[in-house]
Amino acid sequence: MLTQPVAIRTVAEFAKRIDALKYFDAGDVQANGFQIVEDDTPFETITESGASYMGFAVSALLAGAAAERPRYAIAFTGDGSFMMNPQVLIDGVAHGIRGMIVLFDNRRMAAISGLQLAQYGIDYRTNDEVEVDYRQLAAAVSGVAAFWGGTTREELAGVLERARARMTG
Ligand SMILES: Cc1ncc(C[n+]2csc(CCOP(=O)(O)OP(=O)(O)O)c2C)c(N)n1
Ligand SMILES: [Mg+2]
Repeated sequence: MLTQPVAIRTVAEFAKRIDALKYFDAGDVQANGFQIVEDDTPFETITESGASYMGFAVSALLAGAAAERPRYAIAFTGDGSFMMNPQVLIDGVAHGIRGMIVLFDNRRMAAISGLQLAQYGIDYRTNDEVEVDYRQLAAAVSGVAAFWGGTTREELAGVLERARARMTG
């Protein structure tokens, strides 16, 4: 199993290598991202600056439709945040967006689990046991290529390459 920080690190390294813009969604995904990402220049990573707008990252991909010179972008999102704006899969295809959504599925809203554990010593209803196949969900939208990220750093890195190649090939 991959921990979220390791998975985020792997994707951030990939983004740097292919010179992709990074969008971060709310939650632990962003909190971890703040500590992991090492950019060399400004404006390589965009967040909703603490507004906690779940679904921001995937929605932000649509900015590529309005940009004069769109840049390949990767949206880092959690399972909770993604489900706030899954319609972006349809809008993204409709607007011809070229980019990537990486969904970090921990079957919980971990940011809230963390707050509850810190304040009350116990987490309450921030997770569930309902399995969701997000790959299959995304694959249901024609024009979206969907991949399972795997369980190791190496596997994830390989999948990212394949996903990117699908876009440029
Ligand atoms: C509309 C709305 N409801 C609740 C919150 C509080 N909130 C902030 S992050 C978060 C959970 C994010 O879950 P997920 O995207 O799965 O990321 P994780 O923390 O698990 O990495 C919640 C519920 C919010 N920001 N906005
Ligand atoms: Mg989550």
